[in-house]
Amino acid sequence: MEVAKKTYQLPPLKYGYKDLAPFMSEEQLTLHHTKHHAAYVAGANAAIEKMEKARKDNVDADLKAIAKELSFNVGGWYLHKLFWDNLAPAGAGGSPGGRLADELIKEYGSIDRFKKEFTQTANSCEGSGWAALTFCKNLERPYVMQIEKHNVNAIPGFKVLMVLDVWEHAYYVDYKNLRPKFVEAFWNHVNWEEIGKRFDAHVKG
Ligand code: MN3
Repeated sequence: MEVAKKTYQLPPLKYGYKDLAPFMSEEQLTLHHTKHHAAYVAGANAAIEKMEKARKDNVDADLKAIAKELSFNVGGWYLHKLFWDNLAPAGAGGSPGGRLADELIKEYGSIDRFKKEFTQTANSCEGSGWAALTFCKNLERPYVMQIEKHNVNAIPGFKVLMVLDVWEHAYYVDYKNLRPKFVEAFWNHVNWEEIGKRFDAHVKG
């Protein structure tokens, strides 16, 4: 008997579509989650299906193209999942604490300096991409990464703790071309509790 294999699914949000306004309006968040994020879920599953079909038909698949498609779409699925969960309604996400706060202060000198560098990373991302707070276990140091598209310039093995989507589709409904306004408003919606949990699980693991 053939066992059904798992496929990618669109994860539900942990808050309502209206709950991040005015940082993200209901229209903006609904579009982003149900259209854009859903498209990466479909894209990832479609790439896997192409490989499976080629195997079933015993023909060669265009693996170079499929590998690229898979990387882009799985990256999109994963980063959006992290993104929704590292956001919270205004005032609900607490402030950085515990060892994560200690590590940020040790590296950047202050939380404000960290926020400044993360903001600059997000604002300077060319075209479509992400700013990501990551942690390198080898050096035991946090590191802000700029990910192009969903997968380019990402460093394997660095744990992604917090992300900010700066693709135009993330903010254009509410902010038009004013990305820095969107990035500034992000700081009122950071779910530090969730990010702290990701960090603790990573350093203990
Ligand atoms: Mn997006």
